[in-house]
Amino acid sequence: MQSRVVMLVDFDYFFAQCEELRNPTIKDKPVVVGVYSGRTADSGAVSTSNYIARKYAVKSGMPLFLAKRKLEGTEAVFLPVDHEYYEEISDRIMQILRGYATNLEQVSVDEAYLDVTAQVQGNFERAKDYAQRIKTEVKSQVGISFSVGVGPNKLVAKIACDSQKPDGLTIVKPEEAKSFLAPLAVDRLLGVGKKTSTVMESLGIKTVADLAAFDVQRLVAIWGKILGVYFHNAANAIDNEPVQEQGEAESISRIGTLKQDSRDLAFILQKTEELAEDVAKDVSVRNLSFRQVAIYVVLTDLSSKSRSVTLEQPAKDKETIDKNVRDLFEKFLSETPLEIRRVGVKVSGFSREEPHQKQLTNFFQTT
Ligand code: DCP
Ligand code: CA
Ligand code: CA
Repeated sequence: MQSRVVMLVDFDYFFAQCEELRNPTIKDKPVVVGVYSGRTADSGAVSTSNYIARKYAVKSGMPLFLAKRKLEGTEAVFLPVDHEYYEEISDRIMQILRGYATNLEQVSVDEAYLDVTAQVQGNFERAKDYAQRIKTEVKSQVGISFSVGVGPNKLVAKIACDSQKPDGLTIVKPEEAKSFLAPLAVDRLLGVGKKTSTVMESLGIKTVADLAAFDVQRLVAIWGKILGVYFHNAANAIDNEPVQEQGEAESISRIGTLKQDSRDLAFILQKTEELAEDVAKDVSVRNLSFRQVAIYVVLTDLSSKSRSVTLEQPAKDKETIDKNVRDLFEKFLSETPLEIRRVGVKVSGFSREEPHQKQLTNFFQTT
C-alpha cells in the first residue's frame, strides 16, 4: 500500500516574528512578546521571543522581570501580545497552505497538518521540493518563515518538525520512521506527560525504542486498551489518524486593517469584499452553507463592536455576504461618529454538519 505523505507546518517564533514583520527595525535585537498582567510595570509572563533573545536563555512562560534581567545591557525590545494581528497573519498563511493540500487540519494559531499524498504522488523526494516551494511561497507572500516536518503520518511529521528549527525542513521516509523515533525520550510522544513518563521509567522505559519493545499486553494492563495500544503503536511509528478539517461547526472569519482610518462606506466595503472573498472560498472548499453573516469593527478609540444578521435561508455565495455586510455597515455607521480602523467579516450557523469523528489526539493538548 502506498504511504501517506503528511506535513506538519509550525511557524517560527511566531508572535515575535509577526512583530518583526510589522517593524523590521527590531529584527537584529532581542524581541520578547509578553502578556502584561498590569499589576506592576514588569509583572506578567513571556509568550515567546525571537531566537536572539533565546540565546540569553529567555523562554516562553518565564516571568517578564526575569527575562528583563537576562537581557540587561542589550537593546532588547519588549512588546505586549496582539492576538488579533497574529490571527490575521495566521489566517493568511493557512489560506495559502490550504491550496497546497487535499486536507488541512489547523491545530493552533501557528500549526497545521497537511495531507499532500496526492500532490506528490506518495513520493518523499518530491515532497521535499514541494515543501520547499510552499516555504518560498509563504515567505514571499506573507513574509513569515516556518519549519516543516514530513512523514508517513501526523505523529512522525510533528516530531520531524520539532527536530530542526527555525526554518527547518525535515523529511522522514516511512522506512526510516521507526529508527528516527527510537533514540528519543518517551515524553516526546504526544500524550506522554510527566506522570506517564515517570511510571514508564519505573518499568525501565526511557526511550521510544524501550517502549516499542515493551509487551503491549502489559501496557494495556496499566493504561487501559485505548492508551496502551496508542503508546505501543506510537512507539512503532504507527499512527492512522487522518488529517481532517476541524472546528468547522463554529464559524469562518477574516479580519483586516484599513489602509487608513475611515468612515467612507465605499472605502470600507473595498476591504470587506476582499475579506468576503477569502471567507467564501473557505466556505466553498469545506462545502458548507451559512445562516448568519456578521461584521466586526475596531474603532479609532480601539473599542470593538460586532453586528450580525440571520438569513431567511442558508446561503453559500460571496454576493450574499457582500450584500449583508453592506447593510450592516450602513446601519453601523449611522450609529457611531467614530472612524473605523479594522474590519472583519464572519459567517456562521452552518447547516450541513459532518459527523465529527473524535480523534485520540484531541484528548491531548497541543501548542
Ligand atoms: N505561546 C504562548 N505561551 C507559551 C507558549 C507559546 O503564548 N507558553 C504562544 C507564542 C508563540 C505561539 O504560541 O509564538 C506558538 O508557540 P510555539 O510553541 O510554536 O513557539 P514559537 O512559535 O514561539 O517558537 P518556535 O520557533 O519554537 O516554534
Ligand atoms: Ca512555532
Ligand atoms: Ca507551535
